[in-house]
Amino acid sequence: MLEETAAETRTHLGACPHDCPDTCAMVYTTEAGRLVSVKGNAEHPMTRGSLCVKVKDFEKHHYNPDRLMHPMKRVGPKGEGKFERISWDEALDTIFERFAEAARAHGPEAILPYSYLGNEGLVQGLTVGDAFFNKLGATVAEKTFCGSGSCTAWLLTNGPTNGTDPLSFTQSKYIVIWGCNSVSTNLHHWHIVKDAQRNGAKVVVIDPYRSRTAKEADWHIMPRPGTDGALAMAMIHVIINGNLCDMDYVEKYTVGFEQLKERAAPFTPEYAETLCGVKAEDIRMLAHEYATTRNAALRPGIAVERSAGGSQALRAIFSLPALTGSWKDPGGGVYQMPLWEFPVHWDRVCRPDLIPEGTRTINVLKLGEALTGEAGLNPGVHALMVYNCNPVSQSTDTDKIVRGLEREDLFTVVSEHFLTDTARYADILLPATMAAEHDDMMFSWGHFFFTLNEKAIETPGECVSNAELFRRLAKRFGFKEPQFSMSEKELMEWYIDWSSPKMAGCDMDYFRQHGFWRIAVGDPSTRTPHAEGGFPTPSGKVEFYSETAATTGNFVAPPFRQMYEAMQGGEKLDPLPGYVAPYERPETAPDKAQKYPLNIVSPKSHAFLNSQYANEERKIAVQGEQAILINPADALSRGVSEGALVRVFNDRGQFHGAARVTEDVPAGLVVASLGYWRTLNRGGAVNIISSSAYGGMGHSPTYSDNLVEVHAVG
Ligand SMILES: Nc1nc2c(c(=O)[nH]1)N[C@H]1C(S)=C(S)[C@@H](COP(=O)(O)OP(=O)(O)OC[C@H]3O[C@@H](n4cnc5c(=O)[nH]c(N)nc54)[C@H](O)[C@@H]3O)O[C@H]1N2
Ligand SMILES: Nc1nc2c(c(=O)[nH]1)N[C@H]1C(S)=C(S)[C@@H](COP(=O)(O)OP(=O)(O)OC[C@H]3O[C@@H](n4cnc5c(=O)[nH]c(N)nc54)[C@H](O)[C@@H]3O)O[C@H]1N2
Ligand code: SF4
Ligand SMILES: [Mo]
Repeated sequence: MLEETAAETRTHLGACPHDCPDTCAMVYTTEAGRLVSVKGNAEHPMTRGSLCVKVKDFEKHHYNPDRLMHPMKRVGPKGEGKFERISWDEALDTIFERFAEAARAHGPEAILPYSYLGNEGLVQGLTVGDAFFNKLGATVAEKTFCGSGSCTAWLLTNGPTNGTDPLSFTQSKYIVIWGCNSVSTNLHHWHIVKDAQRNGAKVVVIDPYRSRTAKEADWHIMPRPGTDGALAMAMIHVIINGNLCDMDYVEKYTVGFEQLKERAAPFTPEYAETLCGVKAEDIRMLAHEYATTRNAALRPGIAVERSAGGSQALRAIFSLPALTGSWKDPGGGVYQMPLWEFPVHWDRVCRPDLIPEGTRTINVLKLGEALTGEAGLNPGVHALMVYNCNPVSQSTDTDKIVRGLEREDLFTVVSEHFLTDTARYADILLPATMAAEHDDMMFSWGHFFFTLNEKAIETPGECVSNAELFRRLAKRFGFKEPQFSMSEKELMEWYIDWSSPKMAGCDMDYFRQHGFWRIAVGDPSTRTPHAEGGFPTPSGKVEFYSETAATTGNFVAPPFRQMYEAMQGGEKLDPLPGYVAPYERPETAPDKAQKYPLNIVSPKSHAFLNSQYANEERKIAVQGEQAILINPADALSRGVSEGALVRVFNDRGQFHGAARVTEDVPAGLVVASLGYWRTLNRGGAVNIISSSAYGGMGHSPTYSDNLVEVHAVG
């Protein structure tokens, strides 16, 4: 029990659990054991006391009456959503028996764990079930929904370094936000960008449509989706041919300049314009301004990777600051995903040593193929456990996933907060805690702070944290490894590498007092991690030309893949950055475009966090119903009027939304934001039309590389 007397007001230090680069530090206030408010921690340099629209009334989320409170078993047909309460013992016994049955009949690889970042914590997050499922000998899930393509591109170019501190953007004078909708997805960095803008920085946003962030930029550049490679290669062309390189930096700290120059030679701005649709004169101006303004910073978002050529584009983008020497400037360089800097014992968290040799992997983007038998797997998947994830909403080709989940012979366990689109297909449904109900420690992929999350209120009903779920499962399965009986507090202490100089001066007491710790990576106002090279690549330099790409080939970086040794030896990659055409564009797939002439992008919704909150009235009121943004010319030629219900479709399926006719999108593109639940929407949800094809590297998704057609309904 928490020490608490009736009517007492108390505060606890919290951390936002969401898959969001901001990882806000929070303060929970409780009264008589009830969570009454959740505020941003004013002491935290990124959070600065404010939370986003999604989380600012987080306590209401905890008390949503629709929450799952008890274990349940399915009593109606799969998908209907009829369940009956059972005890935890019955739930655990059923899981044990059905997993054992699948393993006996087909081998343990017939069991597939399926999880992502519904919770991002070090203890409760991405890797929470890995040790258990590795011990079980289950198939290993390769979890590459997000960031894996950019991570592979980053590692090939710069190695496992963090790049620029988001707080250093106060120093920036030229900021290029590339495929990132910071106002919605990285709000606490956007505040810093705005400060810099007020201090004279020019803010450029590169996005195929006028996003909220593009609307606030000084300059919005609109490439066609998936064609960033052409734009970036043309910038390289202009910088090299215009003698705008910092040749001292290039000579000392890079490899492959001559090859890059040759690769960029054909990418004149005029040629790039034909590929990406950005005017040649704009490309020239962008390259010129970027190269000649000191303290020029790049902020590529996750969205850039979501096409056939996205990762190659990112390698070109990541090459830019080494050409211009902007790594020498505080507030220069690239703000990427600082997760590499966190001193975490990932081997303890994931336990790759427990994976039986030769165990296969299945990628989370290929769930439909895996479940329907289309992938021709042997053994097939006979038992599935979904936690921290909502694939029917978030994965690809999702009608196929539904067909797979409807299989009578498939045993499905789902651990959830709500009866999501995926949870409806569970045979056994387990109730999970929310952030104020468990302990956790957050690392971040958007800044350099570890943040403690303290349990503030008792768990409601029979909810359990993810860590407790796997403790119970491990006990039922008779697993004896000590970590299966460690508490959350013990686990977080064991996972952090306290011997790292980045933790010097910090201990758990410090966390309990302050709530967060900035790992020692230097002062953000002066920090220039690569002013003098020091890139952790094989050559120690920025690798425009990557021998690793040419010889080792494609790989998926940890922790998206836990089998470190299996990172080696994918298909060979181009040693240089370049332009790779999208799979689905009218120019590259003319036959398909005859039937489906429009590209679609499906960015994050402002008021939802992936599919979370899309079942809550307060957030739907902010976000509005599913809208399909369409250019007036495309609307006119289809007889679609403002507000009309439209059907968006391709060979994979269809979903519905209300047409919003707007110049914010160019002709040939439609935009449908992500997260709506198919069961709550007027028909389907956007990922029904999404291809499961991998992008160019790191098995990234291709959510921005799909063709569709739009028709008015009725
Ligand atoms: N409000 C909110 N915030 C979130 C999330 C959320 O669901 N809601 N999700 C979190 C997660 S998991 C992630 S990964 C991050 C993602 O953060 P972002 O990377 O910002 O994600 P998106 O909103 O998907 O895409 C950003 C912008 O990229 C554009 N875009 C799409 N395709 C391309 C392309 O090919 N090239 C270029 N240049 N631009 C393109 C889109 O139009 C969009 O405006 O956000 C996190 N924060
Ligand atoms: N079309 C399109 N699709 C996309 C993207 C896109 O931009 N466009 N973005 C992709 C990206 S970047 C990402 S990261 C993925 C995200 O995909 P998911 O990680 O599947 O996203 P969420 O919708 O947040 O689903 C997480 C689920 O976990 C549950 N959950 C939260 N906390 C806990 C917990 O502590 N325990 C348990 N058991 N459950 C919990 C939530 O209720 C929620 O239903 O989506 C990808 N899908
Ligand atoms: S979702 Fe992101 S911005 Fe919102 S409170 Fe959480 S970490 Fe902060
Ligand atoms: Mo993501």
